[in-house]
Amino acid sequence: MSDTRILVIGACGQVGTELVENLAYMYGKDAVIASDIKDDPSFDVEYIKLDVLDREKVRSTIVDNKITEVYHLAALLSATAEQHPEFGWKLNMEGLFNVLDLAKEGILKKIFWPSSIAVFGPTTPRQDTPQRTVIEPTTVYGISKFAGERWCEYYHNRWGVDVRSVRYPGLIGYKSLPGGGTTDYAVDIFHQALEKGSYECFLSAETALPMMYMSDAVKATIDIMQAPTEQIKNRSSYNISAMSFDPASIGKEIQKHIPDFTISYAPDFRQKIADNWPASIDDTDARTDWNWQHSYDLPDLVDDMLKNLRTQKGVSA
Ligand code: AKB
Repeated sequence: MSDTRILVIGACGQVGTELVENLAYMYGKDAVIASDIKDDPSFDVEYIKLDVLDREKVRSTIVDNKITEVYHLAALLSATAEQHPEFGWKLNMEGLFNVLDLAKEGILKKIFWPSSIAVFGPTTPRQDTPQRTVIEPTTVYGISKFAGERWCEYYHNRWGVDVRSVRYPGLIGYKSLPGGGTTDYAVDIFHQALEKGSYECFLSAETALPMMYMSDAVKATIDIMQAPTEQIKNRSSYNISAMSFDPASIGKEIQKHIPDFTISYAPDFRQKIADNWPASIDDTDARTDWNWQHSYDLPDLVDDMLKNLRTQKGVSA
């Protein structure tokens, strides 16, 4: 039996909900604890109410439960952080330090912390954005993720902290709703398509962004954590990619299943954020170093999302 004991921080978010399920399946329910700031979420594993900014409680939770690995997902995403810049910076940075410092002390063995395509900015090449390139983020979220990447590498180089990270693209899943991101339209569109038959998009028709199905994102997260140490050659954060599409293309794909579906466009402040992000990502390093591979492309994703959401909402095809 493995002696791995896992704490997922920010477990109620879009990634956390599915990640906890997968980790519980792989390591056993008793090996996984979910935590977040919510009062009573329903998880199949033990749940602890925990604010990642409460440094002492983070420490005691990890020590008391003999946690060996933390998946630290708590963050304010791009759109929300623009509305609350000071809190976005505080949560995204202090939360990370609270976890990194425990690994530095030798209390924790391994950390997963996600970065994002938001680290890139207007001076970055937009197509096939390379792993190493100009990085000048223009949002609080992007700045915090880029700073976090540098700190992860620093903690690894200076104190040997085993921290692993990927730059998530926009993530799409049916098990929970996203909160506060610029790529959230690509989840919302499915709910509105099934509930109303129409969707008003807050990005323009031709705004292409890198995207990924949630099961692939969870797979990347677990794969990088399970990879042998010598395969992890990058201790800041790896580009990972699956597909790239714009609102018009996903709208067309949905119309193949719901012919009467209509999409209209009313770009808001999130358009400016999206305009400064890559359209597509080069993830050769992740594929070479730890064999990253995605499974879902756009048609598979749309098919699976609609199938599952129809069942969830009790809507017939
Ligand atoms: C967001 O839109 O803020 C996130 C991200 C790309 O990190 N989904």
